[in-house]
Amino acid sequence: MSDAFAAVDLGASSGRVVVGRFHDGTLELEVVHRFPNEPVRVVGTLHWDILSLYRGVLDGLAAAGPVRSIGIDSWAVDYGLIDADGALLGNPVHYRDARTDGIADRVKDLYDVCGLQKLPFNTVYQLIAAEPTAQYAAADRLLMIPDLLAYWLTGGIGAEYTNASTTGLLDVRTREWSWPLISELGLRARLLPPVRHPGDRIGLFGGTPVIAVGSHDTASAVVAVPAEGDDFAYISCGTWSLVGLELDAPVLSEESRAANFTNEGGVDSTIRYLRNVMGLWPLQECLREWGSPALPELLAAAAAEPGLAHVVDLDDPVFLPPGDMAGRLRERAGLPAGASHATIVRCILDSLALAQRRAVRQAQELAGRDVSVVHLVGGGALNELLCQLTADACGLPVLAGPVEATAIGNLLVQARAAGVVEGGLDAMRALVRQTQRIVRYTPAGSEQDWDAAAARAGR
Ligand code: LFR
Repeated sequence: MSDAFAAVDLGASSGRVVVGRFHDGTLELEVVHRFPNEPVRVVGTLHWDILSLYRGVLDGLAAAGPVRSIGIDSWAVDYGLIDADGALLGNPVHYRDARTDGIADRVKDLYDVCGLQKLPFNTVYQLIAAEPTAQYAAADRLLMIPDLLAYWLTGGIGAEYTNASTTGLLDVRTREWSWPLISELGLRARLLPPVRHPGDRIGLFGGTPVIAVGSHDTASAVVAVPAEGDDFAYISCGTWSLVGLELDAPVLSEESRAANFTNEGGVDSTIRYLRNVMGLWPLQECLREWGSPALPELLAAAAAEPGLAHVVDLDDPVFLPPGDMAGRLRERAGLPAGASHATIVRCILDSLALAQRRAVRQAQELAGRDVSVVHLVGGGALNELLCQLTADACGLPVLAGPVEATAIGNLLVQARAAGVVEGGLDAMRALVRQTQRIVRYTPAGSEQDWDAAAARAGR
């Protein structure tokens, strides 16, 4: 058990518990439990099945055996409300639910306070949608998903900073809740628990410390980007592609607001300056609709299709909700009803590479920093066609991996809190470089072809 830690990492379609063992400069990972995350629609509203996720966490921690500590991360923005007895008031609502439709346009622009990109599902808009409900009236505290699970494990209450930074209610300059904004929006201050930081101890689960990590999965993933120096862009590529730079201070210019770039809080007081790109979600939805065909064959067929023949603007919010994804793609790309799966997959991956290119370029312009490499981490690093297309589109080398960046970032922050790993982000990244598989993709093809495709996608 000596230097073993358990990372709980919840993604949009599955959760996993990963044990990381640190020994003499090595890091060995073992996924000890995987469980599905299947949202449930109840009387029209899309919910997370939070008790089933908690069951998965408990089973995973049992399978992990003795560890020095536990850390939890998940997707951002979603929360549960608890009453004054600590009981959960209803199942957390999924950020892809339609309850926030139109709300962001009715609320004043918050960029100057929170520095966040305007996404329809930011916590602040979800809360405004929930405000008229009896459930909201009965609520005592709001707990973000990892904070809720940590509360169930330990009884400790708090709001981990990196995830709190995605709510829209945190002041990007002070890194504390913005009480003036919260009161101006008519929200109750009491709902928001004290902010805690990665490395803080939350409490004990059966004698094992639960440690706050970068509980926003993207914050943990960025910790494990195996970069040297600071002239790199990253793409944390899974259900979403989070594309941007790591900065010391937020960029709050009018150009940045107009480009919808976000300044999310990172581990060690960094700023994750990035934009959400639609990521692998359209592909995942198509695969679901098509009855989960074998992906390697489909990707090989997509690779053989002509490149950039059909592109869409994947950042269009029309692609956000679940359901009939292939139909929406065909309509936007002008493809016939009979278009093959391979054609649709190629359209998705070309369009994703194009959207990633746009975000990499804009981030550099808006932040005034040039990059020489793009690090692509997360599940998308397994998709060779996507990695090559991204290198081609950006005109930059892509270093792909690690695939399990989020779990690794979670483990590194715990190991540092325990004194097993020393130093800052540079030292943690050096350990990732030394221990994880990273594949290099060299850019090929013509920049003009990508420029022309960008124009056709309407961006
Ligand atoms: C990625 C992610 C993104 C966030 C989205 C919704 O898993 O956390 O960073 O914008 O999910 O929470």
